[in-house]
Amino acid sequence: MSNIKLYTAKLSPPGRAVELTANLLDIPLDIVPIDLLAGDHRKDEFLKLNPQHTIPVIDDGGVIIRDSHAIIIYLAQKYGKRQALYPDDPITRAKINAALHLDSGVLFSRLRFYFEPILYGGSSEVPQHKIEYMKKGYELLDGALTDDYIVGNEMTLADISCIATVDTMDVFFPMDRSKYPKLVAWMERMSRMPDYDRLNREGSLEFAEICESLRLSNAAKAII
Ligand SMILES: N[C@@H](CCC(=O)N[C@@H](CS)C(=O)NCC(=O)O)C(=O)O
Repeated sequence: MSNIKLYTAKLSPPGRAVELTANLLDIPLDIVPIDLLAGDHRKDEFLKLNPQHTIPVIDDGGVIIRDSHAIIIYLAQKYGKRQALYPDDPITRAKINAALHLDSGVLFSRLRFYFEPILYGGSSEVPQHKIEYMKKGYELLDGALTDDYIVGNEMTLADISCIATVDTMDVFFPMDRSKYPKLVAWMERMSRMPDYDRLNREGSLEFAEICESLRLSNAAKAII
């Protein structure tokens, strides 16, 4: 059987959540790099896989799944050797699903509202209200952390999804460490995952660097 193909970019937080999950579950992936800045995601070939033109997307022997949250649930349910990542119990699952929606609908959305105009719209603005709105995400997650992990004392898909976004946000706009001790301790715990730097941190750093250099070059173009 051939490996699952993952269409992704190292820069993409949702893409990194999929890579972290597959790594934990020992699922080999064939990475198909998608260069967002070159517009690979708007080409016909990719649009056939995902008309919403977002990465990540997987192709598992012809089964196409898009959206990182759907993908990591699929991987855990279909191939999960580690039951604890998405336990088969409706209450725990509901709590994990709630955190996946928090990531998708709040944390990552607020991050993308900041970077998309820079990446795709030629903007050089650093709108303070968007930054404040994004930082409010730290508060929301910190408030939800009552145990070692987002849902109880074992790592679940909720943690993997949120850490890919929160680590990126923290590189873009570092959080006030004294304000969010629970969040800082959770990030430290998550950073002990196998291959964390390679699969998550490096992408966060690279993304922030590229975004800032594009912002500056957009600003220079605006002056000319
Ligand atoms: N909810 C989606 C969000 C995916 C997403 O927005 N990915 C970004 C890259 S980080 C993307 O592909 N953007 C290109 C576009 O929206 O055209 C997921 O979790 O997979």
